[in-house]
Amino acid sequence: MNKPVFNGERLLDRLKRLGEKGALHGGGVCRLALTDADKAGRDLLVRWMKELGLEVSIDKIGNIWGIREGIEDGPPVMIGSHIDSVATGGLYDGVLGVMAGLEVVAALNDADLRTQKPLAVGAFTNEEGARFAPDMLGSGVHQGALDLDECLATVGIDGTVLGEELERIGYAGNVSVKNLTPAAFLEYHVEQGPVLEQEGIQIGAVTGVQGISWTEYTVTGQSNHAGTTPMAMRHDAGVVAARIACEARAIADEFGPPQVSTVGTFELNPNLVNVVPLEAKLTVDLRNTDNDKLIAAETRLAEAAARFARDEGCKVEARTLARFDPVEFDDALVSRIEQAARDLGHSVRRMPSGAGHDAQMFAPNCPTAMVFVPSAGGLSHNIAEHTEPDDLTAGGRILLNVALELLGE
Ligand code: HGY
Ligand code: MN
Ligand code: MN
Repeated sequence: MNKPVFNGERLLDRLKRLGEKGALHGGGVCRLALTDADKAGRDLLVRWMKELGLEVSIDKIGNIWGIREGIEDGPPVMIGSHIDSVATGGLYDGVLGVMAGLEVVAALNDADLRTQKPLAVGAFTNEEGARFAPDMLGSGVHQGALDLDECLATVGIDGTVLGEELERIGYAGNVSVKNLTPAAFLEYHVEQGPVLEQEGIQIGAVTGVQGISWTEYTVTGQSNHAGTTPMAMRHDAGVVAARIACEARAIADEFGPPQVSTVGTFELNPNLVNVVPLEAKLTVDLRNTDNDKLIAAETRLAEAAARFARDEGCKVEARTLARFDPVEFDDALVSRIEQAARDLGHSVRRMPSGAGHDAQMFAPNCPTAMVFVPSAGGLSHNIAEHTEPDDLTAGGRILLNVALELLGE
């Protein structure tokens, strides 16, 4: 029996070919969840899974996974991530973890190696949450953290209904959710931040994921004439929204790292140059590794929003789009990743993840951990997202070696 070898060339080829689905002119991808581009990526993934001899399953929220049988039956070791993207995504976010999972299968096939445990490779629906909130939706339903029917009824930013889009693209599967707890879960992902590159370290052994809080604020004022309305008579929804956005930034500045805040969407209605805005909608993304601090940030922002609205004679409503507590990964599995990196001669450090990941939904239910590789310039959710081929292969080799230990080769 020869030892399985992770083939970096084959990985790069799959990344390139999947990146053609939803490709943007000038680079990057737009493969928003359950769009035709996502369907095209899903179709290619299922084809590859079948070519690799995997038994493909699709569940009721559209998660896809392929199983490679082991000598034993029982829970598989699972390697998973996502292939949906944000609207200005890169080639690696999510896709790397799924394609590397396929490469682990291909390496096992080439070596004609039957592992003790089965191996599953998973691609989870709507990890990004950019079209349908929250993020990590498919893996959350798969692991019972989110409710299937509520998620199927979710209305997207474009007014579509998630369950209808799932039917439309032909991925409303019939496999029940909450019925597969893996023996262990591994996710391989680009860091999407600057830490590894700035420290000149090649591998991240990820210790957990920070808490995530998404809130949509809707401010209602009174539309009026921009020229004739005295300032004292205005109920300007736009000004209240702008003050909420500035408060979100002030919270991050005053709390200091690792607190972050982002106002990613900001809409005015009627959005005309000479009309005092009637309505304003904005979203605020707050994150912190410390849940108490995250709650303090949320509370301060909510109080400030109410004050700003009151001062302007406006109404403000808040809607929670996502709320996930910080998650710790399995320490023993993190150590395996560290050791596998050292055994291959790579520099490695433990670190939390700033981004949310499907892995965080598995962490409460089975030993779970992640492998990171550096992101050039710390860029992600940006069409210029890039990771060096040597780093992509290095992380893949670590994934393979840790998976082999867990599979009981
Ligand atoms: O929002 C996130 O952190 C992830 O990209 N869904
Ligand atoms: Mn991702
Ligand atoms: Mn992402």
